[in-house]
Amino acid sequence: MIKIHSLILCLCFSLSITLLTACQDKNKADLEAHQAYAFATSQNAKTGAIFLTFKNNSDQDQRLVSALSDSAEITEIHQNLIDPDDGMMMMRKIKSLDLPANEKVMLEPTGYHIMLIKLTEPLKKGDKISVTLGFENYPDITVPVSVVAPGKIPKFHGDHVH
Ligand SMILES: [Cu+2]
Repeated sequence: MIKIHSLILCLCFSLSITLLTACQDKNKADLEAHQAYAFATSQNAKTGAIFLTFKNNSDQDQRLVSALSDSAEITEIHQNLIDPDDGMMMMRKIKSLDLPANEKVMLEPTGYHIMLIKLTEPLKKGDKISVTLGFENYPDITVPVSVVAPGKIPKFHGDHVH
């Protein structure tokens, strides 16, 4: 009885692994950008920031070199860092962001972000905006961006915010 049971369990397990692998391979682009979000802004805010996750599934390094969004006049790649002089958090514009082969790179509030400057209108919770990302050696990727409550890093299920 135990033997049969473990055999079935084993079969189920192998089957699900096979399905999972097949599914992943079919949908896997060399470079993926997803789970993008931005924090809602105040009524008169002129800037906002987009965070997202890159997955480089290939053996080739990639590089993010530009970003464009209808939601802002200017879109830049930024890095947050601590000012060595006063210990304050500051940010600076960077020319590009390396996306090493077979690695995941997360843009998050403590690190990199896509900066939206001169917002065309304030970002409201529940809004969907979008950003088009440009790379050195890869076609552009346009990603939907969920606007979420300020300061709260959202939980994603696939590309949907929970
Ligand atoms: Cu910034």
